[in-house]
Amino acid sequence: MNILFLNGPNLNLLGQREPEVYGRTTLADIEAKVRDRAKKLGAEIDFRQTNLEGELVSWIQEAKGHFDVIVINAAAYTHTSVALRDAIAAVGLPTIEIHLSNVHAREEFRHKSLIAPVCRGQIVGFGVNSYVLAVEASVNVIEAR
Ligand code: CA2
Repeated sequence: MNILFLNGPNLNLLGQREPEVYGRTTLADIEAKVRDRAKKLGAEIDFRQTNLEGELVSWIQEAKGHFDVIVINAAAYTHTSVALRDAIAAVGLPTIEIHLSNVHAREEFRHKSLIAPVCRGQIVGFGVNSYVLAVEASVNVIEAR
């Protein structure tokens, strides 16, 4: 079981800026929690972050044949990127959309996800645990194939 975790713009700042909004946990801390859960469930993890939309698109395209599931926190690109949506649809790998915050309880522009219609499901609003739950959901998706 190979799971690709993708993180979009500004998530590299987690734990370093705006702790009142996004908490004090860093992306490295999150990766450690994800790896811990994945190890217990017998899954391999690749965990990446980029601020570049095109890099996310390339990583999604290249995932075919190497990964069973993609988990993506596309951050702000969630709400803007037709390119990401097209890449997810084109590749056809089961993709799980995740967010730390409950985007539906925030500004209206965060209520719309352009990638949601081409994803298997969403996990939002559980903070760091959204990532850990995504490991569980991924294993579930793989085992149900
Ligand atoms: O809740 C989430 O996981 C989001 O994907 C986070 C994005 C936001 O644009 C989405 O609407 C919801 C923002 C990530 C930016 O992270 C920062 C971390 C520290 C300081 C500033 C930004």
